[in-house]
Amino acid sequence: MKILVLGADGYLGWPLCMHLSAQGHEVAGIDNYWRRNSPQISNSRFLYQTPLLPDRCLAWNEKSGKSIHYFIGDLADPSTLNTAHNHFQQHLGYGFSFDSIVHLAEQPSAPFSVSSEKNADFTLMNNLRVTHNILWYMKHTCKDAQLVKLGTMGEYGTPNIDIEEGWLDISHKGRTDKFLFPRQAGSLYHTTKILDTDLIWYYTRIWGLRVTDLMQGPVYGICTDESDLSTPQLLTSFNYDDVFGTVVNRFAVMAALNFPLTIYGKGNQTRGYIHITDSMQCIHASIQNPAEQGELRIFNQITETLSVNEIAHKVCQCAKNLGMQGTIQNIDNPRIEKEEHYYNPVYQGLTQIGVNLHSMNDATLASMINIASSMSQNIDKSVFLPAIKW
Ligand code: USQ
Repeated sequence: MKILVLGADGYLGWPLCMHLSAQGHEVAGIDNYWRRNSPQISNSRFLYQTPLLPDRCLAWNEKSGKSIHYFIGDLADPSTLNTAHNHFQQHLGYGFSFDSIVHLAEQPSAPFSVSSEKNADFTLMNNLRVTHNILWYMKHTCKDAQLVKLGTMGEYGTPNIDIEEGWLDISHKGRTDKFLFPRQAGSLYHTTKILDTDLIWYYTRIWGLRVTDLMQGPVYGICTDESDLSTPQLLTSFNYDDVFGTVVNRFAVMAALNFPLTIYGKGNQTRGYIHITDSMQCIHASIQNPAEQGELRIFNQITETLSVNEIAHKVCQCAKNLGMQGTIQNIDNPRIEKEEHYYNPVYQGLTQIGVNLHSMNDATLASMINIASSMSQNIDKSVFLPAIKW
């Protein structure tokens, strides 16, 4: 298949480009380097530097013999997709169209989205405009293609009922209909994902698009099937700060430095987690088993549900096994979120299309801690404690 990955330079985008290329697909990627440049506008930190997209593609070509085509541009500009399309014609042939588009090109940080009015405005405008531009590009150039959109479990919030996979049958005054599962997000970033869903569902209804929305939980991990320490130039970018670092990744880096893991509040906040290799697998399976025309298919993309306390316990135990201290600290929660709540999402759809999910295990956590430990000279402890408050 010909697959376009939007946000191709990011934490998920780059390993996804390699994964799809390794599976024999023809992959093209677009990115504007916003995440790469984010340390200049937020207090974020990468564990190590990564090569620019052209150099990443070159390194992948040297390792695999396969090509990933790239274009650098801002997808919030309505002309970018057309310009990129003309550029990709050189490689994919005149008159080509994509079979699948994977949309990962959004500002993904909840703390960043609430850090100032300017950053809130950027998050809102960027995420909605990018999504809207993609939908119009599909209408004009590849209406039969499938859009695989990265949603988030955070769209649902933490309701006091089971979370279905995107849809809910509702009976009201003797009549029944199917609606999007109620959404109630905990940050502006998560709210933009809800607004995306509404935009996508509207255009799916009127244009008959095919869409899969992957409601993903926080992702963790460094190495993937295509990249490990033996090919450092292919590693994904990895944040451990309070703005772009997700909780498991942050805890692994803190543990490596014998810094007490920062549990926000009581630590009973429960989410659905997934390792980066499983995330790649889920996206690939969704591409290979597309939604029907006119269908907005929604999967809850998680492997298991865990509380922050359970994660901290697992990471501490691993750190202790490695001869490190493995301690925790409960700090004031910088976020407005429930610290005690019911959480029971359904997540069977992806396994039904053949995905084999893996739980968080000691070997994975130990490898993350060891990698962070080997790069301890790069780590800036000042970004461990949260600076952004809701
Ligand atoms: N947390 C701590 N200590 C920390 C960092 C986080 O206790 O040092 C807690 C948070 O309070 C929260 C949980 O860990 O209860 C998860 O936080 P997170 O920072 O790992 O994840 P979140 O901000 O929710 O966002 C991340 C990604 C986002 C994605 C989302 C999926 O940044 O792009 O959409 O995970 S979900 O959480 O299901 O909405």
